[in-house]
Amino acid sequence: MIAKQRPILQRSRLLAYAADRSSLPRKLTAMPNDFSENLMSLQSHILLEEAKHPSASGDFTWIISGISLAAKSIANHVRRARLSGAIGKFGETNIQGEEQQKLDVIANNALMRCLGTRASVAVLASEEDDEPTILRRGSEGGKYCVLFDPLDGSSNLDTGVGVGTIFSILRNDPTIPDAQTTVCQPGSKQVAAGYVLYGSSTIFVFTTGYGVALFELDPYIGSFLLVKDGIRIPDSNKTYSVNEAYASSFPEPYQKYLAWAHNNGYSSRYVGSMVADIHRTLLTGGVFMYPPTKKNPEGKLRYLYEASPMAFIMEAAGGAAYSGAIRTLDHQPRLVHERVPVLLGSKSEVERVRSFGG
Ligand code: AHM
Ligand code: MG
Repeated sequence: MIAKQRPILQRSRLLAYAADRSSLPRKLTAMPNDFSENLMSLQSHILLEEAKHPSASGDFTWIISGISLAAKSIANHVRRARLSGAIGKFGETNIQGEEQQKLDVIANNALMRCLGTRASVAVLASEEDDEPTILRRGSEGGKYCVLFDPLDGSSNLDTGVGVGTIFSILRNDPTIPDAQTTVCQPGSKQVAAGYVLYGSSTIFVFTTGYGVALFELDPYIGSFLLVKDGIRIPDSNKTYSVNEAYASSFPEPYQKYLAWAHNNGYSSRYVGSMVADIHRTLLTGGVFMYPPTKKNPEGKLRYLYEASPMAFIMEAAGGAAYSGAIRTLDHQPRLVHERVPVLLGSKSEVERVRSFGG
């Protein structure tokens, strides 16, 4: 017996659905994830942004698509890490004396392979490589430098904790001959920055300095879909995120802030994976800190591919970011793998920490 078919919707009715959500059947309007708002891919979002700048050439879109392709590949490796035997140490240390995990190397290769072929990339600099790699000179079309930490927090992988990729995009100055000087730019000169969180879902957060957008990977269609644009960090929240075990070696102002917070009803949240800690701080407010310690007198986090892009995102979301006495984005780095102290998050909470002299 042939089942009775539903009538095909008329085009005019479909258009009405798109224009006016109130005309959607009740069942659909009740859906928590309204598809009429969500179906914007990362690619379309960047193309739309680019269309606002008539002189844009499309080069930038190609770079973001390279990063998003690498992120999908890394997400897949992270998800299957135990099954494919990718958990554990690679057996070598990087330039910073840190033991590389197998997945650090896999993630680094994914980004190198996805970005290396993009015609406008001049220089790639990675936490895992000693020196930045010059791919093509300015005269060969190299317009941008891409800096990244391929898999931040990778020492947490064995325990299934969220890890992430952090990236920063700078303009290439063709008059500077060496790659190190080219990438050593203050964070305020970033063209774009973002991170990917490989957690309970894969999240892509991105800004060009004007508004922060959040995408989530739909693994069934293989696309990052826009979940929220114009993210603003809450102006305050009684939560701090810091490795408090090192508190006795923090500079005094941080110790005073923590003592004050203990007496004022604060909560502590610390994963020990920067992308996860900062993502939570961005969405719920509060402050994230990695101050100087006895072991790391300059702080632990690297300026160019950790502190600087995260500060760019925080400021674009209405937050604040400091490295010592100065705004993180005003710091002038001298070395590719330079470390700085990090204090960032909700504006009023960052100011509170600073009011103790930090
Ligand atoms: P990594 O780039 O080698 O993974 O190190 C950076 C990580 C950050 O994700 C995190 O904020 C920090 O190190 C945690 O350090 P600690 O264990 O000292 O608290
Ligand atoms: Mg890192």
